This record gives sequence, C-alpha cells and structure tokens, in this order.
Amino acid sequence: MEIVLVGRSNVGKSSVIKQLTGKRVRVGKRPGVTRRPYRYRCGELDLVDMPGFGFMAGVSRERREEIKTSIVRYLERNRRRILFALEVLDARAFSEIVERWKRRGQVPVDVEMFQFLQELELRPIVVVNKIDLVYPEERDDVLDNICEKLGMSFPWRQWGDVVVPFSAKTGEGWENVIRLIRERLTACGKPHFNRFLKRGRSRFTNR
Ligand SMILES: Nc1nc2c(ncn2[C@@H]2O[C@H](COP(=O)(O)OP(=O)(O)OP(=O)(O)O)[C@@H](O)[C@H]2O)c(=O)[nH]1
Ligand SMILES: [Mg+2]
Repeated sequence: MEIVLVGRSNVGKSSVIKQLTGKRVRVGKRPGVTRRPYRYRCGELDLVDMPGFGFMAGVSRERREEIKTSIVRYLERNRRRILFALEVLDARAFSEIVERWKRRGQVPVDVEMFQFLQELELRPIVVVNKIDLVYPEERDDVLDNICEKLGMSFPWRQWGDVVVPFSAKTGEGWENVIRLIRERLTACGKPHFNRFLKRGRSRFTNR
C-alpha cells in the first residue's frame, strides 16, 4: 500500500518525504529534480514521490504535459494500492500562480489536481509547505485564500482535517501533519502503518 505526494514543481514534495521518513531523498534548488515516481519503502507502506508538474525553467510545454499525463495515469492505474494522497503547495507562491492562470481563463493545474484527487476518492491532505516564508500575521489570510481557490470556504481553520500549514525547513506544523496522516491511516483501517512515522518525527524533536 502507498501514500502518494503530488504538487507543482519545487514546492517541497521531496523535502516533506525526507522529513517523514528520515531517508536520503534528493532535494533540489532547481525545479524538476524528481523526474519519475520514486518509491520509499517504510515497512509495509511506501511513500511515492511524484515528479512536479507545472512550469519549470528549461522544460518544454510538451514535456510538462507528458509529466502531468503520467501522474494522472499513475494515479488511475494504481488507485487500489493508494491509501490517500498528500498534495503539497508552496504557501507563498500558490495564490499568485492561481491568479495568473485565472486571468488567462484556465483552471490552475494545482486546483485541477486537487479536484482529480477528490474524484478518485484519494482524500487529499493539503500540505501548505514553506510556511516559514510567510509572515505570521499574514498566514491566516494566505491559508483562507488557498482554501477559497481550492473550492473550500474560509476560514481555513474549519478544514483542520484537510489543510495543514507546514515547514519542511523548520519543522513548524509537524505535529499536525503527523496527526492528519495518522487519522487517515486509521480511517483506511491501517492504523499499524503509523509505525513508519516514528523515525521521521525524531528528526525534529532531536534537533
Ligand atoms: N524555506 C523553505 N524552503 C523549503 C521548504 N521545503 C523545501 N524547501 C526548499 O525548496 C526547494 C525544493 O524542494 P524539493 O523538496 O526538491 O521540491 P520538490 O517539490 O520535490 O521539487 P521537484 O522534484 O522539482 O518537483 C529546495 O531548495 C528546498 O530546500 C520549506 O518548508 N521552507
Ligand atoms: Mg522532488
């Protein structure tokens, strides 16, 4: 069984996996570091790091479309093995990117992906990563805005079982990410899969 991580390129999917598993994961400053699904085995559970979608400098439109299609196919083909998904967003960049797409009259790829995950009943947890880059007094607004863009009404706090602010850099929000994953695993009838999270947690608590 597996949990998949999806999201725009460079939002920090690989960094989140690194923190969750404590494993050596390739993380990069340049978008497009993860080129194919990478599977990290954690006992009976796998965490699958998907390639990032959306704009990447130096990557053609055709290639970007191919990546998106390959993610959709992967999710459809492996649906029965997937317990749920984490959709990772960049707290600071998200709203601006969504506005840009809307001005062009298109549905932003992040929003499309969130809807697709819901259609597949993958009950996505939205990990709003890089929250360390948003001033504390602006965070509620940023999170309300993200909820609204994803089709959920604000205030964001009513979606505490779906949306979780996090920083893979500082560990802020870690306890809530773990809590949501545990709740999902229990809801899927796999509470014993929680064991794999222990090592990851110690990475922050031992800092
Ligand atoms: N400030 C800050 N930087 C972060 C955080 N999480 C990740 N980063 C940085 O963001 C960059 C991208 O991180 P990755 O984990 O490689 O992102 P990714 O989503 O896997 O990217 P692709 O594989 O290209 O799709 C790296 O430089 C990370 O160090 C965070 O919470 N805060
Ligand atoms: Mg990556």
